[in-house]
Amino acid sequence: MSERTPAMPTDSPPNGFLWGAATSAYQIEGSPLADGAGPSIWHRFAHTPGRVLNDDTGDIACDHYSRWREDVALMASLGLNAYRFSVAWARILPEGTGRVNQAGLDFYRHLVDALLEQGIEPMLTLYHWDLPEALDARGGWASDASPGWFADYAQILYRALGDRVRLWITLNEPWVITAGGYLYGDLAPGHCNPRESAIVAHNLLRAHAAASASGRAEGIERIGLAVNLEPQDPASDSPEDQDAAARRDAFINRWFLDPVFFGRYPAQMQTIFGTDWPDFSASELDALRAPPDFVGVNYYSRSVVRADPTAQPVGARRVRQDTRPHTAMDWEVHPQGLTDILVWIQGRYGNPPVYITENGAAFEDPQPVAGRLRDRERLAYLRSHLRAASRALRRGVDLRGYFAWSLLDNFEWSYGYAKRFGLVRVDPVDRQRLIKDSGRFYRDAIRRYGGGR
Ligand code: LGS
Repeated sequence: MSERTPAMPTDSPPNGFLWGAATSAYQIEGSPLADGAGPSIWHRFAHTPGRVLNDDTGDIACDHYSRWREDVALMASLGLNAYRFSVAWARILPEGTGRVNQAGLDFYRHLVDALLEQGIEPMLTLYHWDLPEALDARGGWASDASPGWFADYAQILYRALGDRVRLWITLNEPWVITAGGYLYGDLAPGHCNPRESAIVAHNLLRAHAAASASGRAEGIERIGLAVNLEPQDPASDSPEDQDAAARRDAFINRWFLDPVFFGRYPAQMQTIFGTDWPDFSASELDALRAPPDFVGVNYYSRSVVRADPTAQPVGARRVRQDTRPHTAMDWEVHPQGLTDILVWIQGRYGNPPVYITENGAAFEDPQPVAGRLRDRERLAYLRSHLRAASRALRRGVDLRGYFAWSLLDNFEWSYGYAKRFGLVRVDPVDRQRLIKDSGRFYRDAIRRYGGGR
C-alpha cells in the first residue's frame, strides 16, 4: 500500500468502536507506597540491585499518581474514547487480603469519574503484575489459596466501581506472568522453576474463573482476559521446525485460551514440561472453563521458529529476520501477524468479541525540536497495524476496539526507562508531557475514521 493509503478503509469500523490507549499501574503511577498502600512484588524486585536495567524503579515513574487529571485532559485532547488502565492491588488491600484501604479506592474512583466526564470509556485491568508483597510471602501465585485472594479483591472493585466501569479484564498476560515470573525469572518475583510455573499457570486460570464468577454474582456483564499472542511461523517446512512452531504455539498462544474456552490444556504441554507437568484431574480441568466475554489481544510481533533441543523447555527458538525492520526491543515489525492472529482467534474460538488491548513499539526517539517530536518509525508502526486491524474487520472478526501501548513513555519492567513506547513523551527530568507525531497521527486517524468522541 502507498504511503497515502488511509489507515482505515472507507468502510470504517462499526459504531461504538473504541479508540484507546493503555497503561498499567506500576509502570506509570509512581508513589507506590502513598496513602497507605502496601508494597508489591515489583516494588521489591525493582529495589533489588541488578534486577532492572540501571536499577530504575517505579518510585516516580510518570508521576501519574499526582498528575492523573492532566493525563485525562491529554487523552481528551487526543480524541480517545477509551482508556485501559490497571489497579494496583496493594493500594486497595495493603496486605493483599482483609483490610481495605479507602484512599486507594478513592484514587481510582476519582480517575474513573474524570474519564467518564470526558466521555472516555474506562477499561479496568484487575491484575497487571503487581502482586502485593504480603501475598508473595504467603506463596504468591503458587499458593492454592491465590484464586480466592484474587476473587475477593476483584469483588471489592466490582462493588466499588461496577456502576461506572463496564469493561473489566481479570489478568493481563497470564503467560508473561508465568514465564517471566516463574520460569525464566526476568520479571518479578524472579523464580526459575518449571514445575512451579505450571502450578502458577493453573492457579492463574483458577483465579480468572473465580473472579469471573464473582463478577457475575455482582451483575458485571463484560469480563475479559488479556493475552499476549504471536503467530509462530516455522523457519522451514522440515517436520522438526513445523513441530517446534506447533509446540511454541501451544505454549504461548494456547496455554491459557484453550483451558478457558474448552476446559483442557493443549496436548503439547505434557511434551514440553515432561515430568514437571502436574497430573490434573478431569474435574480440575473442567473448572478452568470460564469463557471470557471478550478476548483482549496484546500484539507486538510474530516469531519465526526453528527446532533447537538446547532451548528448553520448548525445544524451539526464534530466528531473527535480519532483512526485516525491527523495533528498539529487537522485535520484528510484522503487521500482517496482527491480522493473522485475529483471524486465528475467530476460527479457533468461535468468533468471540475481541479488543486489541495493546499494540505499539519502542524506538529510539529523537530529541524534541521546538515542541515537536518526530517519531516517524512509531508513526509508521501504528499506521501499518491499524491497517492490519482493518483487514481483520473486513474478514468478519468481531473487533470492538484498539488500544495503543502506550499512552505515555513509562517504566518498561526489566528495561527500566530505557525503552519508550509512548504516544506521549514524558520528560525524564521534569515529567512534562509532549504529544509525539505518532500521537498526532493517532488523533487524526480517530477524527477521520472513528466516530471518536
Ligand atoms: O509494557 C509492556 C508491554 C511492552 O511490550 C506491558 O506491560 C505488557 O503488558 C506487554 O507484555 N508489553 C510488551 N510485550 C511485548 C512482548 C513481545 C514479544 C515479541 C517477541 C517475542 C520475544
